Amino acid sequence: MHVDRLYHADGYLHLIETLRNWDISLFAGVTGGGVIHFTKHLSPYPGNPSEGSDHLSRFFNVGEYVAGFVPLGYYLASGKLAAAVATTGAATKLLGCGLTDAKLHNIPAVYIVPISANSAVGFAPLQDSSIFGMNILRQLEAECPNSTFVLTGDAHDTENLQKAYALLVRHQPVVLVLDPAGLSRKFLQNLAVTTPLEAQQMGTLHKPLPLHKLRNKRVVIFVGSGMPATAKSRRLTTELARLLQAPVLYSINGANSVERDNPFLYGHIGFGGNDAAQSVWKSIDEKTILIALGADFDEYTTGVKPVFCKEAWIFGNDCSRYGMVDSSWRHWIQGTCLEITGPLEPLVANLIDAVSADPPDAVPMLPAPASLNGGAMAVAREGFVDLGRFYETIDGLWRSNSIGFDDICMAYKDRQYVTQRPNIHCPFFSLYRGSAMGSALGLGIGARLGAPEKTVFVFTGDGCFRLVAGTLAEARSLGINLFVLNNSIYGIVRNGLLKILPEEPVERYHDDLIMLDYAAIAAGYGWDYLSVDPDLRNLPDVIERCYQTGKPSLLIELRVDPEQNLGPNPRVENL
Ligand SMILES: Cc1ncc(C[n+]2csc(CCOP(=O)(O)OP(=O)(O)O)c2C)c(N)n1
Repeated sequence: MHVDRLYHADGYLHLIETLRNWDISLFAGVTGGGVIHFTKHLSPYPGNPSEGSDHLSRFFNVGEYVAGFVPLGYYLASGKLAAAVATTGAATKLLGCGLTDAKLHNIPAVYIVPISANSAVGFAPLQDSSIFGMNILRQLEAECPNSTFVLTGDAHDTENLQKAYALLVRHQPVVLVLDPAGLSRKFLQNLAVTTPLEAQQMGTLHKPLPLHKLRNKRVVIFVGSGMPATAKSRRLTTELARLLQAPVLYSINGANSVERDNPFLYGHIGFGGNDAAQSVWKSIDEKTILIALGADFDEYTTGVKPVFCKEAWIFGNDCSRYGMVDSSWRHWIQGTCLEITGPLEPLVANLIDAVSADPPDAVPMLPAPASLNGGAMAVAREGFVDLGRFYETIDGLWRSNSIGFDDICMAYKDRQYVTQRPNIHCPFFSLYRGSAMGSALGLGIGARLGAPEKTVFVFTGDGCFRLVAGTLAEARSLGINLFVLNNSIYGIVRNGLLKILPEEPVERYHDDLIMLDYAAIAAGYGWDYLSVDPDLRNLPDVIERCYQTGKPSLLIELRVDPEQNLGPNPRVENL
């Protein structure tokens, strides 16, 4: 608490102190009429990210669409919470795209938006958020029914904030809706600060598992993003796979919870999936037991229909993951379904102990082949950067303490197809469930703000770039490395439509993009600029520059072939 400000304390300051108590000190967004009395209590963000880690609550000024993704990148890079802030009207809607992905990917984040004053309802207030205008509270409650809280400056706030914190602990985003009339009241005394609840440990660790059922059955291990991305999780997964001699398949983000030298890694399934993994997945049958660890069941991973197997053992860390219905994964499984809920690492350690003590005689599989893809990869035409070679080369150039984000472009499909196994130096994430083009820049900004010691890489398409380019100025001194895959087209759309609408003339695909001058754009926004040579000769130098500290952010252009299509896109079968 800043004692000198106590006498000016209002509900807004109370809220900021409460969030501070939850270790939230970074707020990203844009000010405006409805939030000026909130943002006035925040210190500006300093030019250099490493100066931002002090005792102050800071405001990072960046356009709302990008700001909505900042807390997500912040959390993925640091494990810490952050908030996004916007005023009424369009601002709230722009911020909401990040909120959607926070919900769909179970990433805890705080969204702070105001509503019009009650006294103005019916009197056409600017950016009318009331039921006569955009009716924003109902919109937010429709998307986040149990996690939207109106703060009115009265006694209920404490209870609501306690509930909000409990949801954050369970990896859910929360929306704090500011009622200006109540919160601007002075709080000269009893400035109660909400203290965090302890993280709830749910479920039981010692439930006996019916190990005998594995006898003479094939076991397939499936790792999702619910499995912690820790060294311990990775080691446990390897140990389990070795003991059971079972193939390990993983989702796009679940790949961060397995280790490259696990000999049983068969690859990614679904979008950008590897051939070896896809063939194991397709062969799951009534003689297979599926062991899912922090499962990701969704269209891009497992498809839009139930998985047919003898039995699925689904280990999860809570009952509120996106994809569950009525707190259960049951509807995803056509077969017997056993759900075990609790802290995942102790649960998997228990399973390992049980299997070691009483080996179940499951049907063993061979370790995976060196290459997890079958046929030859598509190559780029002369004069373009070949993305297959590019992803392979760059995979050998990552240094420790890096983090990467793939935008909603060919990269979020092709990278994992080419690299096959995760790289310990550079975990990659993509928010593929909301698939909001342009999400990756906000994630990269959040990652730099949350973990300034990490080197951040963002891969975006020239279409995605258009949604966020205006915010490059605010990111110029963050030292972000932004790869723009320039193919002058909505490439993933083109490649999909060639299969979905082969009869239609390509001009009906509406996928052309005007070529931009990225060197000039970078210069205009105060970024450095490099381009990767088609023969990749300068790639080591480019990466060397990426790791230099104290430099402006770097835009790296790759001229890529719109016809080079690498990873599979199973979604085309659903359209
Ligand atoms: C905001 C938004 N608009 C539209 C889409 C549909 N969409 C998904 S990917 C894509 C094209 C991406 O193009 P680009 O960024 O150029 O990357 P490329 O596919 O060429 O690698 C489109 C239009 C979306 N996911 N999000």
